[in-house]
Amino acid sequence: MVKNKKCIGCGVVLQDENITQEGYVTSLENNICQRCFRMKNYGEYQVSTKSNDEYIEILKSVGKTNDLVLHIVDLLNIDKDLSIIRQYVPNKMILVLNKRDVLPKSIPDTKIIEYFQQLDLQYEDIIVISVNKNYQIDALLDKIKKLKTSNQVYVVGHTNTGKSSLINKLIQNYSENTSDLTISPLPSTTLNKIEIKLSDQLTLIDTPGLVDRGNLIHYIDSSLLKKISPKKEIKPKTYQLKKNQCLLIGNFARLDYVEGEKNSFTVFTSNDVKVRRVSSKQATLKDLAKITYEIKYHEDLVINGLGWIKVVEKGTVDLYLHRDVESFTRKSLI
Ligand SMILES: Nc1nc2c(ncn2[C@@H]2O[C@H](COP(=O)(O)OP(=O)(O)O)[C@@H](O)[C@H]2O)c(=O)[nH]1
Ligand SMILES: [Mg+2]
Repeated sequence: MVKNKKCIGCGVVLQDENITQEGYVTSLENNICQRCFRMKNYGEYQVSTKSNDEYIEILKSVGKTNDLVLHIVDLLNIDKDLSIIRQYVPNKMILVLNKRDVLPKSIPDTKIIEYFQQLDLQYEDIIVISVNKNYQIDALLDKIKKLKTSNQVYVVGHTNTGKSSLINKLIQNYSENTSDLTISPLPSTTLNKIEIKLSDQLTLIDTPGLVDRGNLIHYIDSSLLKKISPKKEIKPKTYQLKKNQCLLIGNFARLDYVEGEKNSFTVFTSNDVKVRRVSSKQATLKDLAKITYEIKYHEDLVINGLGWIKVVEKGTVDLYLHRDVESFTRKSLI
Protein backbone atom coordinates (compact mmCIF):
# COMPACT_ATOMS: atom_id res chain seq x y z
CA MET A 1 0.00 0.00 0.00
CA VAL A 2 1.29 3.44 -0.93
CA LYS A 3 1.41 5.76 2.03
CA ASN A 4 0.40 9.39 1.60
CA LYS A 5 -0.95 8.79 -1.86
CA LYS A 6 -2.65 11.95 -3.10
CA CYS A 7 -5.80 12.54 -5.11
CA ILE A 8 -4.94 13.56 -8.68
CA GLY A 9 -7.95 15.91 -8.75
CA CYS A 10 -7.51 18.03 -5.63
CA GLY A 11 -4.24 16.93 -3.99
CA VAL A 12 -5.76 15.70 -0.71
CA VAL A 13 -4.10 12.68 0.97
CA LEU A 14 -6.25 9.61 0.28
CA GLN A 15 -7.64 7.53 3.15
CA ASP A 16 -10.09 4.59 3.33
CA GLU A 17 -11.05 4.85 6.98
CA ASN A 18 -13.51 7.70 7.46
CA ILE A 19 -16.18 8.47 4.89
CA THR A 20 -16.97 11.83 6.48
CA GLN A 21 -13.39 13.07 6.23
CA GLU A 22 -11.57 14.60 3.25
CA GLY A 23 -9.76 12.24 0.93
CA TYR A 24 -12.04 9.24 1.41
CA VAL A 25 -11.78 6.39 -1.11
CA THR A 26 -13.34 2.93 -0.94
CA SER A 27 -10.00 1.47 -1.97
CA LEU A 28 -6.52 2.92 -1.87
CA GLU A 29 -6.02 1.55 -5.38
CA ASN A 30 -8.06 4.58 -6.57
CA ASN A 31 -6.28 7.72 -7.76
CA ILE A 32 -9.11 10.12 -7.10
CA CYS A 33 -11.07 10.88 -3.93
CA GLN A 34 -14.80 10.36 -3.69
CA ARG A 35 -15.52 14.09 -3.54
CA CYS A 36 -13.65 14.77 -6.82
CA PHE A 37 -15.23 11.70 -8.42
CA ARG A 38 -18.70 13.02 -7.63
CA MET A 39 -17.91 16.55 -8.82
CA LYS A 40 -16.46 15.31 -12.10
CA ASN A 41 -19.05 12.67 -12.89
CA TYR A 42 -22.27 13.93 -11.39
CA GLY A 43 -21.66 17.66 -10.93
CA GLU A 44 -22.48 17.03 -7.27
CA TYR A 45 -20.72 19.75 -5.38
CA GLN A 46 -19.58 19.44 -1.83
CA VAL A 47 -18.30 22.63 -0.32
CA SER A 48 -15.10 22.36 1.61
CA THR A 49 -14.20 25.39 3.63
CA LYS A 50 -10.48 25.65 3.99
CA SER A 51 -9.04 28.16 6.36
CA ASN A 52 -6.98 30.92 4.82
CA ASP A 53 -4.27 30.36 7.44
CA GLU A 54 -3.33 27.17 5.64
CA TYR A 55 -3.19 28.96 2.31
CA ILE A 56 -1.11 31.78 3.74
CA GLU A 57 1.40 29.15 4.89
CA ILE A 58 1.50 27.86 1.30
CA LEU A 59 2.02 31.41 0.00
CA LYS A 60 4.85 31.96 2.48
CA SER A 61 6.53 28.75 1.33
CA VAL A 62 6.21 29.93 -2.28
CA GLY A 63 7.73 33.25 -1.21
CA LYS A 64 10.81 31.46 0.10
CA THR A 65 11.58 30.03 -3.36
CA ASN A 66 13.02 31.94 -6.28
CA ASP A 67 10.51 30.42 -8.67
CA LEU A 68 8.34 32.34 -11.10
CA VAL A 69 4.74 32.81 -9.91
CA LEU A 70 1.54 33.26 -11.90
CA HIS A 71 -1.04 35.31 -10.00
CA ILE A 72 -4.41 34.46 -11.53
CA VAL A 73 -7.26 36.97 -11.23
CA ASP A 74 -10.89 36.53 -12.29
CA LEU A 75 -11.77 39.62 -14.32
CA LEU A 76 -15.36 39.43 -13.21
CA ASN A 77 -14.41 39.26 -9.60
CA ILE A 78 -11.26 41.26 -9.15
CA ASP A 79 -9.93 40.99 -5.61
CA LYS A 80 -10.52 44.10 -3.58
CA ASP A 81 -6.90 44.11 -2.57
CA LEU A 82 -4.46 42.45 -4.96
CA SER A 83 -1.55 43.29 -2.71
CA ILE A 84 -2.48 40.59 -0.15
CA ILE A 85 -0.75 37.93 -2.21
CA ARG A 86 2.15 40.24 -3.01
CA GLN A 87 2.69 40.67 0.70
CA TYR A 88 3.69 37.00 1.06
CA VAL A 89 5.14 36.39 -2.38
CA PRO A 90 7.92 38.78 -3.42
CA ASN A 91 8.86 36.52 -6.35
CA LYS A 92 9.00 37.42 -10.01
CA MET A 93 5.34 37.41 -10.95
CA ILE A 94 3.10 37.45 -14.02
CA LEU A 95 -0.40 38.83 -13.44
CA VAL A 96 -2.79 36.64 -15.43
CA LEU A 97 -6.25 38.16 -15.93
CA ASN A 98 -8.57 35.26 -16.74
CA LYS A 99 -12.18 34.91 -17.99
CA ARG A 100 -11.78 37.55 -20.72
CA ASP A 101 -14.64 35.80 -22.52
CA VAL A 102 -17.28 37.14 -20.11
CA LEU A 103 -16.30 40.79 -20.48
CA PRO A 104 -17.76 42.70 -23.45
CA LYS A 105 -15.69 42.26 -26.61
CA SER A 106 -15.85 46.00 -27.25
CA ILE A 107 -13.39 46.68 -24.41
CA PRO A 108 -9.79 46.49 -25.66
CA ASP A 109 -7.37 44.33 -23.65
CA THR A 110 -4.98 47.28 -23.48
CA LYS A 111 -7.56 49.24 -21.49
CA ILE A 112 -7.87 46.40 -18.97
CA ILE A 113 -4.10 46.07 -18.68
CA GLU A 114 -3.68 49.82 -18.10
CA TYR A 115 -6.04 49.60 -15.15
CA PHE A 116 -3.80 47.05 -13.45
CA GLN A 117 -0.56 48.80 -14.38
CA GLN A 118 -1.56 51.87 -12.42
CA LEU A 119 -1.91 49.72 -9.26
CA ASP A 120 1.86 49.56 -9.32
CA LEU A 121 2.32 46.08 -7.86
CA GLN A 122 5.59 45.30 -9.60
CA TYR A 123 4.48 42.58 -11.95
CA GLU A 124 7.02 41.32 -14.45
CA ASP A 125 4.25 41.20 -17.01
CA ILE A 126 0.46 41.41 -17.28
CA ILE A 127 -1.64 39.36 -19.70
CA VAL A 128 -5.36 38.99 -20.42
CA ILE A 129 -6.46 35.41 -21.21
CA SER A 130 -9.47 33.13 -21.41
CA VAL A 131 -8.90 29.49 -20.55
CA ASN A 132 -12.36 28.57 -21.82
CA LYS A 133 -11.82 30.20 -25.21
CA ASN A 134 -8.15 29.17 -25.39
CA TYR A 135 -7.37 32.87 -25.83
CA GLN A 136 -3.77 34.05 -25.38
CA ILE A 137 -2.64 30.72 -23.90
CA ASP A 138 0.23 30.49 -26.41
CA ALA A 139 1.33 33.99 -25.53
CA LEU A 140 1.20 33.14 -21.83
CA LEU A 141 3.37 30.04 -22.30
CA ASP A 142 5.92 32.16 -24.21
CA LYS A 143 6.04 34.61 -21.32
CA ILE A 144 6.45 31.77 -18.81
CA LYS A 145 9.34 30.32 -20.79
CA LYS A 146 10.99 33.72 -21.08
CA LEU A 147 10.61 34.69 -17.43
CA LYS A 148 10.98 31.43 -15.52
CA THR A 149 13.90 31.25 -13.13
CA SER A 150 13.88 27.48 -12.56
CA ASN A 151 11.93 24.44 -13.71
CA GLN A 152 9.07 25.18 -11.35
CA VAL A 153 6.29 27.69 -11.77
CA TYR A 154 3.64 28.28 -9.08
CA VAL A 155 0.03 29.17 -9.79
CA VAL A 156 -1.58 31.23 -7.01
CA GLY A 157 -4.57 33.53 -6.50
CA HIS A 158 -8.05 33.50 -5.04
CA THR A 159 -10.09 30.33 -5.23
CA ASN A 160 -12.29 30.01 -8.33
CA THR A 161 -10.19 32.20 -10.59
CA GLY A 162 -9.37 29.29 -12.92
CA LYS A 163 -5.95 28.14 -11.69
CA SER A 164 -6.66 24.43 -12.10
CA SER A 165 -8.47 25.07 -15.40
CA LEU A 166 -5.40 26.91 -16.70
CA ILE A 167 -3.00 24.10 -15.76
CA ASN A 168 -5.27 21.49 -17.37
CA LYS A 169 -5.37 23.65 -20.51
CA LEU A 170 -1.59 24.13 -20.68
CA ILE A 171 -1.03 20.38 -20.26
CA GLN A 172 -3.71 19.54 -22.80
CA ASN A 173 -2.25 21.98 -25.35
CA TYR A 174 1.46 21.44 -24.95
CA SER A 175 2.22 18.12 -23.29
CA GLU A 176 2.03 14.40 -23.81
CA ASN A 177 1.30 14.12 -20.11
CA THR A 178 -2.20 14.24 -18.70
CA SER A 179 -3.69 16.53 -16.10
CA ASP A 180 -7.05 15.85 -14.55
CA LEU A 181 -7.29 18.55 -11.91
CA THR A 182 -10.83 18.95 -10.60
CA ILE A 183 -12.58 22.16 -11.60
CA SER A 184 -15.80 23.49 -10.12
CA PRO A 185 -17.77 26.70 -9.65
CA LEU A 186 -17.41 26.37 -5.88
CA PRO A 187 -14.60 27.63 -3.68
CA SER A 188 -11.91 25.28 -2.30
CA THR A 189 -12.05 22.62 -4.99
CA THR A 190 -8.29 22.19 -4.94
CA LEU A 191 -7.20 21.17 -1.44
CA ASN A 192 -3.43 20.95 -1.63
CA LYS A 193 -0.34 21.82 -3.66
CA ILE A 194 -0.23 19.62 -6.78
CA GLU A 195 2.75 19.34 -9.14
CA ILE A 196 2.03 18.67 -12.79
CA LYS A 197 4.91 18.15 -15.20
CA LEU A 198 4.50 19.87 -18.55
CA SER A 199 7.96 18.93 -19.80
CA ASP A 200 11.43 18.18 -18.41
CA GLN A 201 11.98 21.93 -18.24
CA LEU A 202 8.68 22.96 -16.72
CA THR A 203 6.59 21.76 -13.78
CA LEU A 204 3.44 23.69 -12.88
CA ILE A 205 2.35 23.75 -9.25
CA ASP A 206 -1.34 24.26 -8.52
CA THR A 207 -2.47 25.66 -5.16
CA PRO A 208 -5.89 25.88 -3.42
CA GLY A 209 -6.36 29.67 -3.38
CA LEU A 210 -7.50 32.31 -0.93
CA VAL A 211 -11.14 31.95 0.08
CA ASP A 212 -13.16 35.11 -0.05
CA ARG A 213 -15.71 34.99 2.78
CA GLY A 214 -17.40 38.10 1.39
CA ASN A 215 -18.33 36.39 -1.89
CA LEU A 216 -22.06 36.02 -2.56
CA ILE A 217 -21.40 32.35 -3.46
CA HIS A 218 -21.30 31.49 0.24
CA TYR A 219 -24.74 32.90 0.99
CA ILE A 220 -26.97 31.60 -1.78
CA ASP A 221 -28.51 28.25 -2.51
CA SER A 222 -26.31 26.10 -4.76
CA SER A 223 -29.16 25.98 -7.29
CA LEU A 224 -28.54 29.70 -7.96
CA LEU A 225 -24.83 29.23 -8.53
CA LYS A 226 -25.20 28.77 -12.28
CA LYS A 227 -27.36 31.87 -12.52
CA ILE A 228 -24.77 34.21 -11.06
CA SER A 229 -21.73 32.64 -12.81
CA PRO A 230 -21.74 33.99 -16.36
CA LYS A 231 -20.84 31.55 -19.09
CA LYS A 232 -21.20 34.01 -21.97
CA GLU A 233 -20.21 37.56 -22.78
CA ILE A 234 -21.98 39.91 -20.41
CA LYS A 235 -24.35 42.40 -22.00
CA PRO A 236 -24.09 45.45 -19.73
CA LYS A 237 -27.40 47.16 -19.07
CA THR A 238 -27.51 50.94 -18.70
CA TYR A 239 -30.22 52.81 -16.79
CA GLN A 240 -30.72 56.54 -16.35
CA LEU A 241 -31.88 57.07 -12.79
CA LYS A 242 -33.38 60.06 -11.10
CA LYS A 243 -33.41 60.57 -7.37
CA ASN A 244 -35.80 58.14 -5.60
CA GLN A 245 -35.52 55.52 -8.32
CA CYS A 246 -34.04 52.15 -7.68
CA LEU A 247 -32.56 49.08 -9.37
CA LEU A 248 -33.34 45.54 -8.28
CA ILE A 249 -30.58 43.13 -9.26
CA GLY A 250 -32.21 39.71 -9.21
CA ASN A 251 -33.21 38.98 -5.64
CA PHE A 252 -29.65 39.61 -4.59
CA ALA A 253 -29.28 43.35 -4.29
CA ARG A 254 -31.13 46.61 -4.40
CA LEU A 255 -29.64 49.98 -5.22
CA ASP A 256 -31.49 53.18 -4.38
CA TYR A 257 -30.43 56.49 -5.86
CA VAL A 258 -31.02 58.81 -2.92
CA GLU A 259 -29.21 62.04 -3.81
CA GLY A 260 -27.80 63.62 -6.97
CA GLU A 261 -28.59 64.82 -10.49
CA LYS A 262 -29.93 62.45 -13.13
CA ASN A 263 -27.24 59.79 -13.44
CA SER A 264 -26.20 56.79 -15.53
CA PHE A 265 -25.87 53.33 -13.94
CA THR A 266 -24.52 50.40 -15.95
CA VAL A 267 -24.92 46.92 -14.46
CA PHE A 268 -22.30 44.26 -15.25
CA THR A 269 -23.59 40.90 -14.09
CA SER A 270 -24.55 37.52 -15.54
CA ASN A 271 -27.18 37.86 -18.29
CA ASP A 272 -29.34 35.41 -16.33
CA VAL A 273 -29.73 37.87 -13.47
CA LYS A 274 -32.73 40.07 -14.18
CA VAL A 275 -32.37 43.78 -13.49
CA ARG A 276 -35.42 45.99 -12.96
CA ARG A 277 -35.82 49.73 -12.52
CA VAL A 278 -38.60 50.72 -10.15
CA SER A 279 -39.51 53.63 -7.95
CA SER A 280 -38.03 53.36 -4.47
CA LYS A 281 -41.50 53.38 -2.95
CA GLN A 282 -42.50 50.19 -4.75
CA ALA A 283 -39.26 48.32 -4.34
CA THR A 284 -38.83 45.06 -2.44
CA LEU A 285 -35.72 43.63 -0.70
CA LYS A 286 -35.83 46.24 2.02
CA ASP A 287 -35.05 43.63 4.67
CA LEU A 288 -31.46 43.29 3.43
CA ALA A 289 -28.68 45.20 5.19
CA LYS A 290 -28.19 48.77 3.99
CA ILE A 291 -24.91 50.53 3.27
CA THR A 292 -24.74 54.11 2.02
CA TYR A 293 -22.10 55.03 -0.55
CA GLU A 294 -21.00 58.47 -1.69
CA ILE A 295 -20.08 57.76 -5.28
CA LYS A 296 -17.45 59.94 -6.91
CA TYR A 297 -17.18 60.68 -10.61
CA HIS A 298 -16.64 57.49 -12.70
CA GLU A 299 -16.69 54.80 -10.02
CA ASP A 300 -17.78 51.16 -9.89
CA LEU A 301 -19.82 49.86 -7.01
CA VAL A 302 -18.65 46.24 -6.73
CA ILE A 303 -20.77 43.46 -5.23
CA ASN A 304 -18.45 40.56 -4.51
CA GLY A 305 -19.51 37.51 -6.52
CA LEU A 306 -22.31 39.25 -8.41
CA GLY A 307 -20.59 41.90 -10.56
CA TRP A 308 -20.55 45.67 -10.46
CA ILE A 309 -22.47 48.85 -11.27
CA LYS A 310 -20.62 51.60 -13.08
CA VAL A 311 -21.82 55.05 -12.03
CA VAL A 312 -20.89 58.05 -14.19
CA GLU A 313 -21.58 61.13 -12.05
CA LYS A 314 -21.27 61.69 -8.34
CA GLY A 315 -24.24 60.93 -6.09
CA THR A 316 -25.43 59.09 -2.99
CA VAL A 317 -26.77 55.54 -3.18
CA ASP A 318 -28.12 53.08 -0.64
CA LEU A 319 -27.13 49.49 -1.35
CA TYR A 320 -29.22 46.69 0.19
CA LEU A 321 -27.40 43.36 0.33
CA HIS A 322 -26.95 40.25 2.48
CA ARG A 323 -25.03 41.56 5.47
CA ASP A 324 -22.05 39.20 5.01
CA VAL A 325 -21.55 39.95 1.32
CA GLU A 326 -18.75 42.42 0.69
CA SER A 327 -19.25 45.55 -1.40
CA PHE A 328 -16.86 48.39 -2.18
CA THR A 329 -16.18 51.16 -4.66
CA ARG A 330 -13.27 51.48 -7.05
CA LYS A 331 -12.22 53.68 -9.95
CA SER A 332 -14.17 52.51 -13.04
CA LEU A 333 -12.57 49.49 -14.68
CA ILE A 334 -14.15 50.25 -18.04
N1 LIG B 1 -16.10 32.04 -18.24
C1 LIG B 1 -14.97 31.44 -17.89
N2 LIG B 1 -14.96 30.59 -16.83
C2 LIG B 1 -13.80 30.00 -16.51
C3 LIG B 1 -12.59 30.24 -17.21
N3 LIG B 1 -11.60 29.51 -16.62
C4 LIG B 1 -12.18 28.85 -15.58
N4 LIG B 1 -13.50 29.13 -15.51
C5 LIG B 1 -14.50 28.61 -14.52
O1 LIG B 1 -14.17 29.09 -13.22
C6 LIG B 1 -14.55 28.15 -12.22
C7 LIG B 1 -13.37 27.87 -11.29
O2 LIG B 1 -12.36 27.18 -12.00
P1 LIG B 1 -11.21 26.36 -11.26
O3 LIG B 1 -10.20 25.97 -12.28
O4 LIG B 1 -11.81 25.26 -10.41
O5 LIG B 1 -10.62 27.53 -10.31
P2 LIG B 1 -9.50 27.43 -9.17
O6 LIG B 1 -10.25 27.34 -7.87
O7 LIG B 1 -8.74 28.72 -9.27
O8 LIG B 1 -8.65 26.25 -9.46
C8 LIG B 1 -15.05 26.92 -12.97
O9 LIG B 1 -16.46 26.96 -13.00
C9 LIG B 1 -14.45 27.10 -14.36
O10 LIG B 1 -15.22 26.45 -15.37
C10 LIG B 1 -12.63 31.13 -18.35
O11 LIG B 1 -11.68 31.39 -19.06
N5 LIG B 1 -13.86 31.70 -18.63
MG1 LIG C 1 -8.30 24.67 -8.27
